[in-house]
Amino acid sequence: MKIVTSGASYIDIDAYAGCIAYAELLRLQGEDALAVCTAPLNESVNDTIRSWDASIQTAHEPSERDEFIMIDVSHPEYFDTIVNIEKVSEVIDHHPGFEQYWRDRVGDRALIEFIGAACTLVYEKWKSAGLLDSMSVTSARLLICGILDNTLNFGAKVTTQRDIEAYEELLKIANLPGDFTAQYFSECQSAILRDLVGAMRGDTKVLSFQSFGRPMSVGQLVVWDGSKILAENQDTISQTLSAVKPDWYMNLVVVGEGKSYFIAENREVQHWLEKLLDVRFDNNAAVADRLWLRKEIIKQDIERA
Ligand SMILES: [Mn+2]
Repeated sequence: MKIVTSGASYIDIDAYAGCIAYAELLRLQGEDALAVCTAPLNESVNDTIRSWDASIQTAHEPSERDEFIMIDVSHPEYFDTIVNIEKVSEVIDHHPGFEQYWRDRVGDRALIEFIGAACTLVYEKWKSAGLLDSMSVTSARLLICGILDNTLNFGAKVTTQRDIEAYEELLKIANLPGDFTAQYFSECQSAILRDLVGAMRGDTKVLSFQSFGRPMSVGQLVVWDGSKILAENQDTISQTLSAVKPDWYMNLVVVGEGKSYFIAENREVQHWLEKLLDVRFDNNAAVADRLWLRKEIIKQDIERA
């Protein structure tokens, strides 16, 4: 059995969709394949997506003949706990760092490229197999959501022309309403707001920037419309992040506006962000003219240091 799976701590829509759609492709090609993820799903797999008839299992009884195919993850420490690393036969991922490691182990069955979404790579597998006409509507929809989420509606700097092409071709299969993108991100935002503290804890990291003297807690939330969260939740954001470290900031990635909103209360942190990202704080909030991802801010810090 080919077990198509992903990471251990949580599964986002790029991993979830990639596993399901790739297992479907393998079955069409006559393989015995199954998508299995035992990790919890995060808010990017919203209730609408969970209601679709996707074929994925949350548990697996190991067998001698199992082979593992990894989607959206290539760092062996992050693999789903069901994975036996000696039996990994294929890796499809868009995170850098383990390209050579996997090339040495599985040769050209390692497809690791730094593009917007792992779902784009899975789409390209379907395309090169010549089987796009046979893709289920559900798989096309799932792959679209993975691409929208991981590229932040194509606003993230990691987005490539290949992600855009995959999205456009999948739209022809998916039969989705015209306002689907807003619907998708708005629904994810509602899930975040239902448990804001839980969502923040799930995506807060303690980072030591070279151009700032002390470690700070950095929150990041991806939403569609930022004004509501800012107006109603500044106290919750402040309390949750300052409980982790006294120096903190929140990056609210507002996909619907193509902008990041930064929230910080400490003047030292505000000055540091103003200098690093060319933004201006007013009332503990600053608006950037673009989307910033945490990893891009880390890169900016290293380049400017
Ligand atoms: Mn991904």
